[in-house]
Amino acid sequence: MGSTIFSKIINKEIPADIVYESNDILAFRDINPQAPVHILIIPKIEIPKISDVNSAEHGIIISKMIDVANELAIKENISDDGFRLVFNCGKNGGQEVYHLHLHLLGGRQMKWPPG
Ligand code: DGP
Repeated sequence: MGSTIFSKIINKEIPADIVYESNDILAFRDINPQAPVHILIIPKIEIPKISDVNSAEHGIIISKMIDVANELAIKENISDDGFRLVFNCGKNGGQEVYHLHLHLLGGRQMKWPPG
């Protein structure tokens, strides 16, 4: 089972710097960090992208992902100064991996508008 590189990380078939794991959520450091702290928070169930979120069960997963992001922001000491949470969605959103993931970025001043 599993169609993306993130499924292989979930199944421990390829290594990742895992910073959080529960029965339904995994978080690990991005291989190509865009900030001093750059962590990806993913559900273990396969949801390709945020626009596929369409049920109460999915809503619970999204809520848990945000809880994990907030916990990790505290642990990584980026909560007080602030951070950014991002879901890239589809081609124009810049999504490369079609397994839902929440980017937690922090440790530097973010710019707006994003590129
Ligand atoms: P996105 O563009 O939103 O789909 O972001 C995908 C992110 O996943 C990108 O920032 C790089 C990261 N990534 C891709 N492959 C791997 C991998 O094998 N390991 C880790 N740790 N991160 C990966």
